[in-house]
Amino acid sequence: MLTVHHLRLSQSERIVWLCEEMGIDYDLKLYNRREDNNLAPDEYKALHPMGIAPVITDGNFVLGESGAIFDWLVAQYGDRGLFPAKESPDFANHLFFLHWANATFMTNGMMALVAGRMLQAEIPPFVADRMAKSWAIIEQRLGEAEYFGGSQLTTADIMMGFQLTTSRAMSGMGIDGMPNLQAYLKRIGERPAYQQAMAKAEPGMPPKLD
Ligand SMILES: N[C@@H](CCC(=O)N[C@@H](CS)C(=O)NCC(=O)O)C(=O)O
Repeated sequence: MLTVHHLRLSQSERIVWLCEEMGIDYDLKLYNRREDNNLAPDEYKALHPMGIAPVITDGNFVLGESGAIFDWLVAQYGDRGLFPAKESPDFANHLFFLHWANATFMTNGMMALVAGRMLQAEIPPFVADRMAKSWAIIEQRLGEAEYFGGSQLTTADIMMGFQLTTSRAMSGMGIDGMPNLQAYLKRIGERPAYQQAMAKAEPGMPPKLD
């Protein structure tokens, strides 16, 4: 049986949400972060040589890294309407946001987190510039289309979701000046699969959608 190992308040919530949108049968195992350093506990670190979330297992099979897990799940179970065909006008935008989410948007967020909150240093201007551009791109895209990958929810939305929601719950970042993002998060919050995923992944914590 496929097992999704979810480290609380982490990017592995993406995998729970993806499984719920795809309607896959899976076991979910929850792990709390360590109290002393907020990292994954030893039990989680033992799952995969990299020791970070997400990880999935199935018998002796182990796979880490959000993008690899997305690709693996789509290859095993089919895209279930979450991946536009290459003929679709949404194909390129879907690919852009699917990959940009982790490769650029998340990376910039991490650099800002390390500088600002961990080192209590000034965020380097090039990081601040990338972050400002990133949030502007998000607001613009959601003014053009209902979802990042076009008129329907795609894997791009699921890859983007953590940084727009749970990550903001931790950073305290507001989105008052972003009406398109606010409307989008309301749509996401109305999805039964998202509600189900978050109730399982973060029991007792309302999703951060405002
Ligand atoms: N690019 C990786 C990033 C994984 C990552 O940084 N995970 C963080 C949680 S958001 C983690 O496991 N932190 C706990 C630790 O490092 O022990 C992915 O998407 O899989």
